Amino acid sequence: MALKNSTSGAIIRDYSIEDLKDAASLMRGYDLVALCAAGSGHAGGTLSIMDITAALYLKVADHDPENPSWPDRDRIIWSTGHKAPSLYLGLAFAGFCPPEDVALLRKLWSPYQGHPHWLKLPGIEVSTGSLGQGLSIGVGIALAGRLDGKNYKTFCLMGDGEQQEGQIWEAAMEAGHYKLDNLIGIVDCNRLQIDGKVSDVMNVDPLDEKYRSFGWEVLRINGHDMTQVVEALEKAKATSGKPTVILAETVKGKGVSFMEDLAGWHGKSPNFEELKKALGELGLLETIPYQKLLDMAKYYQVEVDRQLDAKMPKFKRNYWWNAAENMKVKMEPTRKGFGQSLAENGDDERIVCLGLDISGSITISDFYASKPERKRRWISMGIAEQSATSAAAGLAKEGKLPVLGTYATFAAARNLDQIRTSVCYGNFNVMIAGAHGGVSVGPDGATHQALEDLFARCGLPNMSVVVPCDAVETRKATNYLLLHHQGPKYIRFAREATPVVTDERTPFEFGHANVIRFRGEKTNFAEAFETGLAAEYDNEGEDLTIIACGPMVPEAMRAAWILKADFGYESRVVNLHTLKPIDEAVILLAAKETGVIVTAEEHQIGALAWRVSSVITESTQLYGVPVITGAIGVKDRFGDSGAPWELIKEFEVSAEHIAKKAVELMEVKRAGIGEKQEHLFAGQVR
Ligand SMILES: Cc1ncc(C[n+]2csc(CCOP(=O)(O)OP(=O)(O)O)c2C)c(N)n1
Repeated sequence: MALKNSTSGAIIRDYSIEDLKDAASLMRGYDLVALCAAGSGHAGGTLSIMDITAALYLKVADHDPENPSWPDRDRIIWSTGHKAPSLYLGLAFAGFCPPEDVALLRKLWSPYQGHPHWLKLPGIEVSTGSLGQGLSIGVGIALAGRLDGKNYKTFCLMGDGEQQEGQIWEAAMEAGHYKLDNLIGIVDCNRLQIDGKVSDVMNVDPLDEKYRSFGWEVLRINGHDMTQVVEALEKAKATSGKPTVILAETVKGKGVSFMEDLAGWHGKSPNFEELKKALGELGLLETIPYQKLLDMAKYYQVEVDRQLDAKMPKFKRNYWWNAAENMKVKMEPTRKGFGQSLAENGDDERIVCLGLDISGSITISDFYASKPERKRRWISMGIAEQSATSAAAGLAKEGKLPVLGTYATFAAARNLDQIRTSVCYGNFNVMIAGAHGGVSVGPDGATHQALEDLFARCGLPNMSVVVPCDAVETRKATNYLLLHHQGPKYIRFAREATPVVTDERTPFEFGHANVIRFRGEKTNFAEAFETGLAAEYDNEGEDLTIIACGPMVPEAMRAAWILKADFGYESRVVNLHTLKPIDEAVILLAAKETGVIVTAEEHQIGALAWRVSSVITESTQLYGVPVITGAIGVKDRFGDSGAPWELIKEFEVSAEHIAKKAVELMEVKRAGIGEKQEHLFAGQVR
């Protein structure tokens, strides 16, 4: 069994236990270099799983780097997708790609995405990143192997926190039921997850008994003892009549003293000093050309920057955020406002917050951070979005005000049917936070970039949807939704720091949009604009309207500045923070009064654009009125790893793209249709 030539059957290299230990150590070093070069990623789990990775890729699995899709190869599924760098290094050391290239981890257009994408790198078996799905894919692959009369084995790598996902147990049941002895699960039992100890967040033990009761053979080993690892893997391959799970006891951060057994190193990468210290501890300072690799990553980045810049629409000046001497803006993550509101309002005894193992990052833990007495109303649910959603419905049924949140994609898609049936159909007062929405979540890549969540949210009867534009508006929106709004509600915000463009005086009324007008350049960006409720706004005869929501509102404002400064166009910017119920009046007036509407959303085009279009097409008030429309948003593609602001450029959701589209539409308006419009609009008043 091993790395072999698929044509001749010859073993490419027969690794001894000592060789494997050396390889695992080197892989740890390359892993840390890649994480340092990326500036983000998961040190703890990639280190805990590295010995298993080396044993699997270099010794136990039958595969051939020269023939990655060899039909008889063993399949390896990396269900624990955030540990992608260890997978990449397993492939690299097996010869599928150069180990040096892994230093391009998490960079734009790189095959080494934040989470594995099988269409980007030969050798990756399936794309993962949403936890808990790999074992089910493994069941499918194992069943296919059986149907095809193949002898290959399917390995599935999982985390112990990941065991909290209910889907794992559906797959475990299926594998037991079908006695899939060609399926082998491996659990990296490092006892930690993001929010702390697995036993505290949501105990999964006794895993041995659980798997055994589902009809599995269970092997428990020390996941850092190479002999035990290899023996267990070989034994699992030879087991017949039932699937095998290997429960590998490991240490998170293994090999680096200051990372070992610390939850804080889950989603963290070493800085340069930490990297050198870690490589020193691993005895690799002289072995790994870390400076050369970091430089290589830097050069790659320079080229990315150059190509991105070449693609950006150009104007007379550089209008990018804080690039000029004036128009300075403060940046703050929108998610901060969510935590601030929970901290402020949390004394209300009805409020119950549900943790989904990403609590600090999305700020939901601010609910109890400085008020330990609220901890009794903090319910950790583990990584179990579906059950938590239905549990929230149960809490709401009994008069509580439940709040839950995680990455928007897991808070909106993973649990869609639970939201639909348990929450919306019952019209329960459940607040769901879709955090880290849009491409701007950055280097985690496509699996973590919710670009479709608002479609489903807006399509659900009874659901209200708010997408606030900055941290201040997020706080106000949360205040309202939490305590004053009855029924299911979804609030979506971003992870990256984005411009703060509102203040305490800026109105926020649920369901009622604001109009924002550029009044001339100022020292501070926000002061260059005047904002008021759309219902109180008097037509100023602007040339066009830009309707935006979320962090695209500041981009729309910047576009208004570009359009005025470079083209003399006056723009009516509409902050449509409430997507549902939609403020129809503001859209109809914009259509009638300006005749040109550009929508801007950090989402697949349509959550905002098609809702605005449907208001326009359904209104009898606009019969015969020509309206020129354009839409800015993601164009029917999945996301990518990259820095947040790079992705704003790559996915064409910047002010520059809005302004370019607006100019294009204005040319249409001015080319004649516009004159007719002006005639038509002349007789219409508010
Ligand atoms: C469905 C889903 N929910 C949430 C996340 C965010 N997330 C990434 S890693 C992680 C913790 C995983 O814990 P564990 O499986 O124990 O991995 P380890 O601690 O070994 O890194 C979470 C919650 C995700 N990727 N997928």
